[in-house]
Amino acid sequence: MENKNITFPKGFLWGSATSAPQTENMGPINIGGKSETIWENSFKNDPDRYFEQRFCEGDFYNRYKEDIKIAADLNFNSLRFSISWARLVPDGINVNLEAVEFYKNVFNECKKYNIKVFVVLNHFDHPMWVMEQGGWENKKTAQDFAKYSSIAFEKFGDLVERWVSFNEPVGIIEGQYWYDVHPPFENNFKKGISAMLNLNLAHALSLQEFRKSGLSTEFGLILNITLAVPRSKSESDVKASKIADLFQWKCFMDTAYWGKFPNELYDLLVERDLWPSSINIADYNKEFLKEKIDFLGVNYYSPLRVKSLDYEPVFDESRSQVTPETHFYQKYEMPGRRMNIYRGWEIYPKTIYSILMRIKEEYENINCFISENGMGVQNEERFRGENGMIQDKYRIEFMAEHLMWIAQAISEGSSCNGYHMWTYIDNWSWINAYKNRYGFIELDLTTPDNVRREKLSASWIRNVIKENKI
Ligand code: BGP
Repeated sequence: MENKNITFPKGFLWGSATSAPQTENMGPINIGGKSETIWENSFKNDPDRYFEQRFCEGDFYNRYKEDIKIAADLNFNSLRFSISWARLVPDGINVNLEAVEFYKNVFNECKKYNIKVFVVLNHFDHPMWVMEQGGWENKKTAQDFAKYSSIAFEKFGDLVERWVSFNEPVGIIEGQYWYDVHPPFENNFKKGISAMLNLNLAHALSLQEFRKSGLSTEFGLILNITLAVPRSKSESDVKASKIADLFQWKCFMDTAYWGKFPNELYDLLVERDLWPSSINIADYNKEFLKEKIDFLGVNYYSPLRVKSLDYEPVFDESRSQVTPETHFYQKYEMPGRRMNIYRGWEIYPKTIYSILMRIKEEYENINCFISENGMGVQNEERFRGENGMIQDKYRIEFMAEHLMWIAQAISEGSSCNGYHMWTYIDNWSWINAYKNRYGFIELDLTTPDNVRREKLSASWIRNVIKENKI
């Protein structure tokens, strides 16, 4: 691609994504009337799962003013938060007034700086009482989620520009049921499929509540669209990539966008005896909405390269040990690929362009934005310069390359209207805890008051946003 100055459209949304469980002080002591979440419960029972046995040490709950000022200083015009369900409705019935006050304060603080507020209702966490009733495997959880959504719309509707039901619902299924990385750390394929249907339903019911609320703002969904790239053009590799797309993207995108669970995925699962007997697809399809989301958020870090299986998969009697990556396709390591070795993710910026073009071609160019993109690096202190600042040139390069491809897609008609980085201040990363750091701002956990310090990338992004160009 040609290397030149590129200007972004007027009103382009610049900012960052954050989430409640990764930044608020969720700690062992539940401040502000919050009830226990699946993460706190899991850490309490099994701290060894977590890198260096560390839980979230974020202090956003008390220092939101300072952190929002940092966002404003970076010239952000938008910022994404998630609401903690366990904080807003701790027991599923009563609204926690302290939580209402806290989130109102946070959103009003953003208004002071003309920062648009985007809110996700669920970012990988839910209260323990939800887990105790079967989590996303239980259809009732979808109804409870709709109730919680309507409370959020009523309390914060006038302060939020964009609402999102879920961040990466596929991540919930993979993490909780297939690949053993989120509590309850299960390996049970069919449970994951039940959860997939109930998450889709929860999204639809939440959207219905949103429309009922009469709010004139927008409602969308955030998906991690890795885009399955086949190793070769061979029929078997291309077929494997189509199946990977069904599991990774279309199971939520098509259901939310076209109002129907994809037939190809249903047929594939029934054929292999992998469909949960309690789920009647016709009943669910009736409940999905024909009404489309207003926008799509695209989280992109790395492409999903796949090849067909080079062995015959064995399906155990109960079908519990099945996963997409062992029974339907295999990951493919492209020779010479560029890697983020700390996270184990390939770096391939052009895929962000391909994703945006596919959204344009296959989903009527729905209004979309890049809702996460970023680079987590371990031991960043070794890049500290003489002035004490971490010289994260790799992060600047990473962003610049992705932004160039986004600009290319926009020049070819993509509706992409924003770019949010994951994330602006270093934060806690689930079972990886504080291993990899993503921020423009260093969070120094070795200091008693968690000092925030700018990295080199902070001045870079500040300038890019100011000029609206790279
Ligand atoms: C996304 C999540 C974020 C964030 C990010 C980076 O999938 O939405 O919450 O964590 O990935 O990944 P990680 O923190 O696992 O390194």
